[in-house]
Amino acid sequence: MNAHPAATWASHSVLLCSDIHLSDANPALTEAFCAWIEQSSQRISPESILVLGDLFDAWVGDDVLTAHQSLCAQTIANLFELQALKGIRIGLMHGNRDFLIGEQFAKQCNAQLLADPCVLTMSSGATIALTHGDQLCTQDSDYQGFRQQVRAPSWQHDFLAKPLNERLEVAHHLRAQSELEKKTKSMEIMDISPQEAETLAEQLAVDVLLHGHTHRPGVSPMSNGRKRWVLPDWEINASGALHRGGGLLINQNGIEVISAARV
Ligand code: LP5
Ligand code: MN
Repeated sequence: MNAHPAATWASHSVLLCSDIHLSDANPALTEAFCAWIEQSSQRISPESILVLGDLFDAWVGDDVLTAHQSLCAQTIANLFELQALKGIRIGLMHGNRDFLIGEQFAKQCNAQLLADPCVLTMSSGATIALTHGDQLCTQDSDYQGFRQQVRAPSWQHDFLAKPLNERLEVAHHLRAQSELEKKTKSMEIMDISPQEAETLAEQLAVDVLLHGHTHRPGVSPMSNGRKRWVLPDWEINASGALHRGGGLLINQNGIEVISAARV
């Protein structure tokens, strides 16, 4: 297992998803996600499955699996390990909720961590920049300040040294604070900066930029014939049925929406 996050990925068929926001508080969502991965991987047989961040609602350290006995984290580790045993390559990118996922959890999933951004090269020659997307929300200066602080290795080292209960409490507090602050921010501020997206696609010389985070799925044109694809988030409704979810398949035929309701 390579200990460095992969900055490039080559494949001929990739199933992508992000922003599932799994937690022990929402077992129906874990069940729906597992069903989607199992059924679509059986139907499509992708060579790779890539999760572009926010697989979990909040991740406070890889020891949740042992010390906290998180059924959700264990179920997901088993799910990916099983897919990997079938020969599917699994890649996990950090999101703004689960940037503390480490090598230990990746190993338990039989997955490789992905750098953000990561350039996906298809057998057809098509190139796709993959990113969670939060880095491109440059108008959200409060968030970017917060991000800079919590992504610093020394800050993470100190945070991970705290007792697990304390870390869970901080995460809980931060989630509440974030929800409060989001009410005061405009949709435009919380979206990707089109200029940043253009610059990244240009720098990486890709045909497509693909991200999650904004929960605004779809495809839109960029300059020079490039396209920007956005992954959907996942949500369970009050009766426990899947309300939103799914992902994208990229293969020799291009990019296709794989809805979670269809499988
Ligand atoms: O994810 P989403 O869409 O709800 O909101 C994001 C931004 N919010 C966040 C915060 C996360 O939700 C918090 C959960 C983190 C779990 C990990 C826990 C482990 C690490 C603990 C770190 C201390 O990412 C939101 C954006 C929005 O996307 C759209 O892009 O706007 O940004 C915010 O709301 C952040 C605020 O603007 C700034 C928060 C300042 C908090 C300062 C307290 C710092 C104290 C440090 C504690 C030790
Ligand atoms: Mn996010």
